Amino acid sequence: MPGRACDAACGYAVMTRLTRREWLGSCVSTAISASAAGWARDARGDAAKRVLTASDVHVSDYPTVAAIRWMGETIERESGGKLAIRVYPSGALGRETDTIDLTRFGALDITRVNFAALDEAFPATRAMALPYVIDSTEHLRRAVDGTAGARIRRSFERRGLVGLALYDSGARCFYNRVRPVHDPRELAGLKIRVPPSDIFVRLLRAFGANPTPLSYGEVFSALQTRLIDGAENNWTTFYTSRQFEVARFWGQSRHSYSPEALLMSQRRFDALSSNERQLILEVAARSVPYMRSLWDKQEAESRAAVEQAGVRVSEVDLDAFKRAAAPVVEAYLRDPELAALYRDVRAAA
Ligand code: GTR
Repeated sequence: MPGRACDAACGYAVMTRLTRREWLGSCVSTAISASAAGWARDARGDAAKRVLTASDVHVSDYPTVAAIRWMGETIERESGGKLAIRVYPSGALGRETDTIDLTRFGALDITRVNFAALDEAFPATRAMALPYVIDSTEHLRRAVDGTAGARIRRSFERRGLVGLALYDSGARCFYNRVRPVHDPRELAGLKIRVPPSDIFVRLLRAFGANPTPLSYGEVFSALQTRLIDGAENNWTTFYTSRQFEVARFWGQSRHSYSPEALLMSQRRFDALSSNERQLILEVAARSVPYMRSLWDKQEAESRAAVEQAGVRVSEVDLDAFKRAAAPVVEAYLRDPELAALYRDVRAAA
């Protein structure tokens, strides 16, 4: 996938020259004008067409972005051209944490983010992001398709969001530029980037590493400039972000399968007709198997490409990782509501 580094970075390159407040302000106005343009067309009469605006931090052909694009095309066809989606990839509309707020307040119609960016505001998501709660992609899919997935999706409604779909994100593993890692003790002292999530911060502390929360778009240059020694993510992200060019050691820790959420603004959803709402929900459900087929292919291709590029992949002592992570899980499970949901997720193992 040539040219991806630039694609991935361009939404954030601007940020180095702007303060965070200026950056967020510009995202808000881009999102609002993108959304407003779509909705304004509706007022013109016969040629009415609503174009919903969607955001994703990944590059244009990443499986999540491709799934949203597929949804947009399907919705446009099945609504007779009245409703469509325009997706802005590569973080052009902002960081995940920012787009969640923009969507809640109705400045953005749809955002696709990882559970790791949701776990503070939506604690039910923790049940699928906690370390070692999920054993495999098959397990994740069963949990997402079952009662636990349905309950987590409903929990988004409490704070202004509609959970349209939950997508795969593969196994997150550690990688770094310093040394091979087989055991959590080998992470000790390394500065490891984590997403903005307490779960991940606590987990890295439990492993003796120095967790460094950064937004996704900042990771590649932080690795390059040695601000961090490593990070953790799935094969597809490791490859498409080109982080593998800098971090040459990958350890198969599989510590989290924290899934992806496709979320719509409740306000914007409520402003649609009931037929349109129904269509969006149905097509979102149909986008899940579509995304999964793209995911399986892309994950395998990404791993092969990374290995071919010479990244050293090592198996790890999984029991040692699970033992070191256990106190973090126990601390979260003191919350009885979360513990019940966690048991539901484990029952799908
Ligand atoms: C990826 C996920 C992104 C983003 C990223 C991160 O796996 O698909 O949405 O959350 O991880 O670590 O920031």
